[in-house]
Amino acid sequence: MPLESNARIAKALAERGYNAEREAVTLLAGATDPTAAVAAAVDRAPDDALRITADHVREAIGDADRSAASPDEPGQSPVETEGSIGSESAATETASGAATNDATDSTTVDAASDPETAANDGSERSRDPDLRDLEVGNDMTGRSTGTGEYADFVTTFRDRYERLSKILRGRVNHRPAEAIADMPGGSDAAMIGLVNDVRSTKSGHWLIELEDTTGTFPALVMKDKGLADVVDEILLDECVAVEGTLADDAGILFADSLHFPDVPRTHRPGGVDRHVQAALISDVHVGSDEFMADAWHSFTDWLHTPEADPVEYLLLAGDMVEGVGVYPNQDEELDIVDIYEQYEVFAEHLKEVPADTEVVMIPGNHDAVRLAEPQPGFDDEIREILDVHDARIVSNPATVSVEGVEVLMYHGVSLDEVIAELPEEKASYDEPHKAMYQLLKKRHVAPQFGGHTRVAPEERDYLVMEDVPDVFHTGHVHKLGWGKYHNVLAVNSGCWQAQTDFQKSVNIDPDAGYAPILDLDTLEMTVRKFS
Ligand code: D5M
Ligand code: FE
Ligand code: ZN
Repeated sequence: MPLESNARIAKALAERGYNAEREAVTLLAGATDPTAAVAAAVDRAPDDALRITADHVREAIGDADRSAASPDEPGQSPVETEGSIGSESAATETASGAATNDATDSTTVDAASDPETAANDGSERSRDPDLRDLEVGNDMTGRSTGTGEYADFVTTFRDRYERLSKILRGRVNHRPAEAIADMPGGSDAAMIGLVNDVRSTKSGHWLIELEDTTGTFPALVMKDKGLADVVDEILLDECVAVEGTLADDAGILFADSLHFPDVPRTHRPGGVDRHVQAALISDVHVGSDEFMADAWHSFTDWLHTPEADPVEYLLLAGDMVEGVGVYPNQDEELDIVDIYEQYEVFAEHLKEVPADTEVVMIPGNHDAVRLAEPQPGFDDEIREILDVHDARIVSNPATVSVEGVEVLMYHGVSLDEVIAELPEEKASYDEPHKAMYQLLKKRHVAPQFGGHTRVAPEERDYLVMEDVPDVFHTGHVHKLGWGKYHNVLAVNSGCWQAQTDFQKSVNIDPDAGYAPILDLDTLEMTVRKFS
């Protein structure tokens, strides 16, 4: 019983203006009279303190009470789900997204052998902020240079071409479009370019137009070349390489092979040498009628249990709030109509998370920042509202290095597009991680321009994945799914919002109330269900 009320204690302290250390909350929950203990702890804390520490609580409740407060009675564990299709629990309890993971793709931890379960003797905590190391790279907040002029788009695409063609240059002996046009007919040639156009011809071949900094050149992929599968994956504006033979009149390149920048199979992910975990979540949607407050409270309650002791990081991939005016008729499903109030309430919910948790967040398409990507982190007004946990508020996308594990966080709007454009087996809402594999292959989080995903012109294309991440974390499609692509763990993290009327009308069945928990030492995943 006491542990179940941890999140409520954290909330009670939050209402009095305090953020609380996890251990402090546990001690208070174990006090004979938690309500009195909370009052005493608040009394004890210095006026200028923002945080209630375990020491404040110890002073407040005294030695006698402290012994009663040992957190050795684990609260009820949430159901653990597994991504492996063969496992019994997967068949009965997983979200559909997780259940469809290939056995080889998914990695799970068996609760019985969970190292921290055994390690929790109830008193000493393994959480040591000094061991933590969190660095943010590629945050474009405050660095936006675009004025929206045509010239800015040219600069963005030049940068995209420069950095992605570099990855392909070692693999093909490419020539600029201009030079290829001057080569004798019949020569072998290769070109690297951004895809301007893909069309199927009357006779069932494909015509692909590529553009580089010198011009454009057409390539013809004949239907008998066995490349249909590759052509299926091509998106407009992405960077590819084509190798082949020039036609006799040198006007077109007959393609023999096509290459994406891709992630090398030799990629070796980093890992930490202590047992520490990160919860990867997104799409909280506070302010929506459908926000699942109970599931959220169970999650934050669980974060206060010994089992969650290793969870020292919380990564939030966007859509913190429901926002206003995001979709037509959205106001009919709003519980809170004021955007600032939505963030106030979200901040209250965030305070239930143990104070000594490192929190990183990026915005999504429901958040109060520009819609075009890259989206800068929140402005000062919202940062002030979210001033709990010293959360790092960074741009969408952003890369965070968590004790050396490189995590690429991206909200995921382009996933809708990848799913719409590609055949079902390559990308679908039921297997969102496969759509993520496509983005990894393209080394770009939102390749296609001018469609559903809005892209802002900047002097640099912040959406290019220059470095290969160890973990790719997205949300947005409200489906849970994870798997490994060339050793990169792709996780799409579900949501905390039950099905909306719109989603019902288009048959989106969200995976709501799940928290994927990532082991930073092994890069294995456990999914916990809180709904
Ligand atoms: O979107 C959650 C998912 O639902 C994402 O795949 C887009 C889709 N969605 C939700 N509402 C709409 C409307 N009105 N039009 C088109 N697509 C929609 P999120 O943006 O996280 O709510
Ligand atoms: Fe969302
Ligand atoms: Zn979204």
